[in-house]
Formats: sequence, structure tokens, C-alpha cells
Amino acid sequence: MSEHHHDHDHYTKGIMFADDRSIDPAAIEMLHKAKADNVETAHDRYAAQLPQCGFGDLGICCRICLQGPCRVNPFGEPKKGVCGADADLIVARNLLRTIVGGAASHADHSYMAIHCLKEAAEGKADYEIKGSDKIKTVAAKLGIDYEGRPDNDVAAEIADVALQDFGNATDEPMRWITATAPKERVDKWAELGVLPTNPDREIRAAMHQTSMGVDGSPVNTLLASLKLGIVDGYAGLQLGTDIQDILFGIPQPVKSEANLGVLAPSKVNIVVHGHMPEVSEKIVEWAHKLEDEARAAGADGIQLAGICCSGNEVLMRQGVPMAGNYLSQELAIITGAVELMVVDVQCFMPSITKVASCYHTKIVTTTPIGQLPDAEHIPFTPDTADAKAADIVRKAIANYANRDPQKVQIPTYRSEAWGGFSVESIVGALSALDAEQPLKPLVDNIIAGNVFGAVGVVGCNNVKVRQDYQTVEMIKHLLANNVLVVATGCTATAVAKYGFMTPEGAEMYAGDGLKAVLKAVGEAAGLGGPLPPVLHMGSCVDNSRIGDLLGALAGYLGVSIKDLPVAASAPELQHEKAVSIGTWAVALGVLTHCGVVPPVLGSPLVTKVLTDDLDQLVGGKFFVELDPIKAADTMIEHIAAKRKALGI
Ligand code: BF8
Ligand code: SF4
Repeated sequence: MSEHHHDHDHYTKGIMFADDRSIDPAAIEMLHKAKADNVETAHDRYAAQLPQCGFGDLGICCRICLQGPCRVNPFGEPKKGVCGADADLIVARNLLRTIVGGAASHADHSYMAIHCLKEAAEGKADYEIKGSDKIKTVAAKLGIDYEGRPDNDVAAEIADVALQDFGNATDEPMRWITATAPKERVDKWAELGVLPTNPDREIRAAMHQTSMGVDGSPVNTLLASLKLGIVDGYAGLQLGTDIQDILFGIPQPVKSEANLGVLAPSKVNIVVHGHMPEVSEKIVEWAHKLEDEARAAGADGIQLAGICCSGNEVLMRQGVPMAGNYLSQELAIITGAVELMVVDVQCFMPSITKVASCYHTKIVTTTPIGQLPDAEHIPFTPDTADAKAADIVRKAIANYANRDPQKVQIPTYRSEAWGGFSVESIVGALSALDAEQPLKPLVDNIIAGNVFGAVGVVGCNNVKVRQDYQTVEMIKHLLANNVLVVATGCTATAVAKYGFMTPEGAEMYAGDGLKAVLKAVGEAAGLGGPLPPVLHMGSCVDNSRIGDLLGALAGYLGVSIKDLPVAASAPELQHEKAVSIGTWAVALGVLTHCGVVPPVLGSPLVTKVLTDDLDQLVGGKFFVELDPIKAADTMIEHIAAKRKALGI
């Protein structure tokens, strides 16, 4: 791990110190530069928001109808909104709308990918279909015949089935769910009445259910939350990942790097930010094709780097390094060395154009729904992707001449980071130990206690907590206790920055039992060293890979996912998507940790259902813990209890 800086410059308004905002030395260096350059960041805007609204924090403000805003007083009167809604109903409705927001984001993301696949399969798009292997596995699970058929035909049929899910006018469940989720889970969800049919219809119904004067039952509203979490899991994550793997290929282990030090002082730096590989993959392709033009413009070539899940997607499949996670997006621009940042959908702050205006950085938006007033809008479509990507890369090259060397300061911090751990590649590595039953060595080591259990650590940065701190401290404690960690999203980038995703990370952080297993697998699989102790499984949409792995392990052991010695955690969650993903994890039967308090505490009923009653319903529940060591200990105790119940 790189050394931290120890200067405690006064940061802003006497409240914040740059050094308190992050444990990432590169981020701290850039927060100091932001101050010197007089550039405002999310941390300044957060300080300006303090104190944040207590009603909002507790979830007891309602502005669903124009008789509001109504708020409930937790300490006295009033206890009801104008229509009579009480704190329980207001909190439950707000929570469901949050989860609808997350599910809608992911389902829309998938929908765009399906369209791209459909047009690619019909030869109408600038994309060739690279995931031949995935076509077969997805076709097999959907019951589509693929033997002897051209890939494009099968891919077109897969896209049609996906579109039928979005057009399903019957009461039959989503085909993607019944084809993917373990039957025991599907039956459980059907029994509870939370098995989704058509994702668009479920999103519509949930908006309707939460509108003024419809559902007055907080418990019924909470059940709908569970349903919308399942919508996110399958119409968003699973569909998105399956389709993206078909389009762009199944990730395989790949060596890369992470942190702002990946930006190159004398190259054209292009940052891909957002979520859609349809955009970022094309930018990567054209950056390679146009290297010579960059050299002709006086640069040493083109350096690509990622922020947020666009970065994770191209790290997983192309080894493109990560510049940083969510809270580093403004900081990348503040290096003064980014020629162009291209965004598509989700998690880009509206502030980036303002930050960019202090430097030479050009911001480009690419989707109809994701525009910024001062950015250049170059809308991507599947049939114009090549021309648009070439145009964007050329704009970056042309902008290199405008870089002001006086304003450039690139932090030197960067860590090696391995990515590409799809379920297919994990199973591939394990089959070096047992080709017949690849899961056997892993399960045997779990039974023997060398691997005590596993935790999926996922999600964001949140300006309310010190960047990366809870994530890193919690993961260190889990690894030391022989708990294998898999990570996605901004959490993956968080740990990538500190060397957890390297073979040496196994030596540094893993307990003895886990270390031995990581060594055995890494050596057998020819990786030239141990497997990293934290496996990078991709973007947030790629959380479906964790679901697939859990399903495979449960299937192998002949138990339900809820009985596995596993847990999930979002230590620094911020986005609605993180809440809906967490709800899906709970629906799968997984104990799920939140390191930031969701706005539900205004309702004792909702709090109790989420942190207690759900366990009886689905075998999973939420818990909130702000202390990373206590959070890890709670998950370790949970894993111990599950081990005991399994008799291991
Ligand atoms: O979908 S982890 S801040 S980038 S929401 Fe956003 Fe959160 Fe990052 Fe990816 Ni996921
Ligand atoms: Fe107030 Fe009820 Fe309208 Fe909400 S729905 S704003 S509680 S009157």
C-alpha cells in the first residue's frame, strides 16, 4: 500500500479536512489541488448541505401529492400526513420508490444492450458478436436449440426472448428468472406473491401502488419492494450481464492497474465513465485504431482509463486500467491531464462540466437521457457507433494541444490489479484441480474450514463516509479470518487501489487457510502465483455473476442459497441501484450489510421488517453497521452459524 500524506491543510469552511475525506493518497493530493485551483468538489457541496434534513434522513417526508410536502414528527405531533398516511406508510412508499429507481436504471440499461444485440445479430449494427460460448449457455438455459445454428441466429432469438420478457402481457413469470434462479427460490417467491412477470409492468405497478391513495398497507408495500429487487436482479443484472457477455465476450483473468497514476503525462488521456460497454468498448477499439493520429499530434499515444462501471466493464474484458471510483470522477479532471471524458448513463455528477471548465477537459455525453448542458452531445446508436467513437477519440486527440502544462499534476499512486473473474473463469481456474467437478476443490476447502466462507462486497462511494475506508478495513478483517471476498462496482475499484487484487495481496492479507487455497488454485491454473484474495467480478450489473456463483454452489451442495456460509455488504452505498441490488440479495436469502444508514429509521415497522422479519420470509435480511470491524465480525458470526447448521 502506498504511504499516506500527513499534512493537515485546512480544507473548507472549518469543517472538512481533505485528509479526512479519503484514505486514497491520490484523492487527497487532488483535493488539495482542487483547493489550490479554486475548484469545488462533492465534498465542498456536501459541507454546504450540512446539516442535512432530519426528516429526509429518517424517510418521513412525503411529497407524493400536491397537498404535501407532509412530514411526520418523530418526537410529537403531527403523526400523519394530510391524507392520513403515517410514518410506516410514508417510509415504506419512499423505500419502494427508491428500489423502483434502481430497478428501472438497471432494466433500462439491459434494454439498451438487448437492442444492440438484436441489431448486431441482424447485421445492422457496428458490433460483431464475440461471446460464442455465452450464446450456448444462455440458449441452453432458455431452452433454445443452438446445435448447428449460426451464432447470429441464436443470438437474435435470445434477444427476442429478452424482449418478450419486457412485452409479457400474461401473468407468467419472467422467463429470464425461471431460466436462471434456483427452483427453490422461484417457488419461494411465487409463494410470497413476489415473482415478477414483465419488468416494465412491475415498475409501472409499483409507481401506481405508491401514488396518493392506493396502497395504505406498509407491509404490502414492502412486499412489492422485494418484488422490485427481484426485477432488478433478473431484468437488470442478469439480463444485462448475459447480453453483454454475448456481445463482448466472457471476461477472463487479466492484469491491469488502478488509481489516478494510470493517467499518462505525455499521452492523450481518455476517460470512459458511466455504465454501458456499448459505448466504452467502442471507444477502446477506436483509441487503439487511432494511436498513430495521436502520435502525429505530438503525443506518445493514447491512454485509456475508466471511472465507475464503464471502467469496470473494459477492465474486465480489455484490461483497461481504472482511474478511480465514484468519488474520484471530479478528481480525475482536476489532474489537468484528461483530454476527454465520455459518459453514457448513471453515476456521473452533473458537476463534471463545471470542473472541466477550469481545465481543458472536454466532456462528451452519448445517450438521449443522459445530457449535460455544457457538454458536447454525440448520441451513440448501434448503427453509428464506429463513426461516433472515431469522432470522440479524434476530439480527444485534437484537444491534446490545449492542455496547460502549468495545471497538470498527476498523482503517482497506482496499484497492479487483476480483473476478469467471471464465474466461467473461476470455474476454469478450479478445473485445473478437478476437471470433472470443478466446484469440488472449493467446496472441500470450505468444508475443511480453510475457506471459512465468502462475502460479496459491492457498491459505491458515499460522500458521507471517508472514501474507501470502511471497505478496506472491513475486507482486511474478513480476509484475515479466511473469508474469501469477491467484489464489484466502485468497491472493486476501492480495493484494487490498495493491492488486494494482486497475487501478493494473498500473502499480505489472507489468513493461512485461505492463503494456501489461493496458492494452490493460482498455481494449478498457471497464473504464476496465488489467486488474488479479492476477486474482481466486474461492474454492478455483474453482481449477477455473484448470484450465478451462489446458485452453482447451492446446487452442488444440494441446499438453498440461504443455507450457504456467505454474506453480502455495501459498505459505502449511495445510489438507488445499490438499495435495489441489496434487496435482490436479501430475496436470494443472503444476509446483507449496509455501511450507510438508509432513510428508513423513521418507521420502526419498516426497520423491523428489513432487519428481522424478512429472515423468516426469505432467509435473508439487512443489517446496518457503520463500524467496519464490527460489520465484518457480524458477517463472520453469521457464516459460523450457517456452517454449524450445515454440520461443517
Ligand atoms: O453501478 S457502485 S457509484 S458506478 S451505483 Fe455508481 Fe455505486 Fe459506483 Fe456502477 Ni454501482
Ligand atoms: Fe401528504 Fe399524503 Fe400527499 Fe404524501 S400522499 S404528500 S402524506 S397528503
